[in-house]
Amino acid sequence: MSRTRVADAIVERLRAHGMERVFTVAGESYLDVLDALYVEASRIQVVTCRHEAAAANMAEASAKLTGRPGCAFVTRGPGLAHASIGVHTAQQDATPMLLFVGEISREDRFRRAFQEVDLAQTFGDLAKGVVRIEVGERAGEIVDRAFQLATTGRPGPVVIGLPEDVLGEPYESVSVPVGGTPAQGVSSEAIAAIVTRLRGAVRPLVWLGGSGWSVDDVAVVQRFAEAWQLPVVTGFRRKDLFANGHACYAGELGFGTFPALQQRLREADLLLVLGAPLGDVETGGYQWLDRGGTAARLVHVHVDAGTLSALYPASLALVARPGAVAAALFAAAPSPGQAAPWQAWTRAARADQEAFMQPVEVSGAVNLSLVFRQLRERLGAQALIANGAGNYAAWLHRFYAHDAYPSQVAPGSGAMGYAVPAAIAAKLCFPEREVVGVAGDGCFLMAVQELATAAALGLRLVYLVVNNGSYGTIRMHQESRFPGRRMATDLANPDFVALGRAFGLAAWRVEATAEFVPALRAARAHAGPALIELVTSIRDISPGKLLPAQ
Ligand SMILES: Cc1ncc(C[n+]2csc(CCOP(=O)(O)OP(=O)(O)O)c2C)c(N)n1
Ligand SMILES: [Mg+2]
Repeated sequence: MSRTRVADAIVERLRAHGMERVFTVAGESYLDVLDALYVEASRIQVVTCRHEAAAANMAEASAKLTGRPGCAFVTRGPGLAHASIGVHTAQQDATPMLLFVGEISREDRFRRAFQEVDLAQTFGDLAKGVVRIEVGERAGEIVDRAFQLATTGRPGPVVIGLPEDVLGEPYESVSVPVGGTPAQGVSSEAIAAIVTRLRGAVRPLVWLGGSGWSVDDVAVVQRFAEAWQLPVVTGFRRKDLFANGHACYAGELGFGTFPALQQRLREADLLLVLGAPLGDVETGGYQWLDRGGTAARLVHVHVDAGTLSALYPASLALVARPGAVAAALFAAAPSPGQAAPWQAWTRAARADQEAFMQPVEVSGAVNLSLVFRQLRERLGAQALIANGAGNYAAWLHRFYAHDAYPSQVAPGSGAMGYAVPAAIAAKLCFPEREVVGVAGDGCFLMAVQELATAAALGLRLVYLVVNNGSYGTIRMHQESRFPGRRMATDLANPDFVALGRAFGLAAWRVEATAEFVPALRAARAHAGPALIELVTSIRDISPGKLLPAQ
């Protein structure tokens, strides 16, 4: 037993839970924690961010990529308000995350003290849980509880309030082990029931999604699909859960899902859903599946009982890790060489997906379908690609093939401003991998200040900024609902190349498709962060769709 501060106990628990890095914007409300981090600086990296939204997004992106919780520290009032977007994304995407918030002193509560915010009320809906260290001697227990809450069931963000006055209090530290991951068995009866359903199917479809996948899980799912020759689709922004170049891969469910795949979803007589929550975006706003007609053909596997049958009743629902189920189904696979009865169905699904990935014609000088295909060819499968929200992402997701896990980090929440911080987090988590952050002109400027963070850390990564001079997504919706009446979507942009250079990045502008590969070559060769602006035409609003000339 040794005497330390509450702040030291918090940092000690971070280490005990294997945290190697925290993302921060400093605040006077948690000076003791900063000092405790100073003591542990050789073991926990403290990333100094320029905006709390970015700190929270980096923590969320880290967790998404590694499967381990991401941690951010911010101050009360303004700091937590900024950070809330990362909490929202973690909640939407079921990402385990801890947001530590330095708070006002306990004695000043309910006085409308400077920057006072009630965390429980504010994050009541945004976060999975809110806890507070009210009693100094329980600090270790509370941090452990926050980790447990963030990582179990449906994972999510937990906010931990740190009253300023508690952090410097003495703390009797005792050595407490971290609890093991709860074991989840898969019963042989449950597997037998799924096998029976598979054997009886004519048009089966495997649907992968959600969080909590490991590299091994993804590998075993591929072996399972191969052995059974099943067509596989992935959920919104989870394209890297299955090798996109594989003969079983049939496409992504989300915005821009091609009509043939929507139809396939309706026609499938067995939907084997592994980890996907069957949410709004990946069901076409709950339109592609109807509640009544889906149950009989739905087999749903998810780690969280509360997710199963929540939106779509399933005739067979199983609380289990999808990877464990896939492993058991692989073991029960038909003998090799035996053609599956649904072989033609699988081939047709694959052919549709291959056709969908073919480049399209555009009206402008930069063709994003070719750019993203060339990007993939040059980078290879191991690169990590980050993006935020905007129509540029529709081009990226359609024409960039993910063939390794993890290789994608994106917000299912559709939050703009994600790509710049997420790319930084990706590079910190996987320093040996190449990282590319892709953003629209709108999305990019919502987090541009983090170029300073990338430059300060000397990170070797490349940003692609798709400049169409518009909040293009919204413009597209405007043109379809109120043709010719555009409002609040034209953007007056800075010179992105000059902007990048001002932050210390190497930067290039690409105004024709042929200029992209040379610019990419130069950017990848640069020994620090680099930026490529892609000047596109707003008329090429989405793949295969042209806005009228005005
Ligand atoms: C934080 C946030 N604010 C607003 C929106 C609404 N929104 C969705 S896409 C979009 C425009 C994105 O613009 P840009 O990054 O330039 O991409 P583009 O659609 O032009 O390719 C907006 C404003 C959002 N999703 N997130
Ligand atoms: Mg734009």
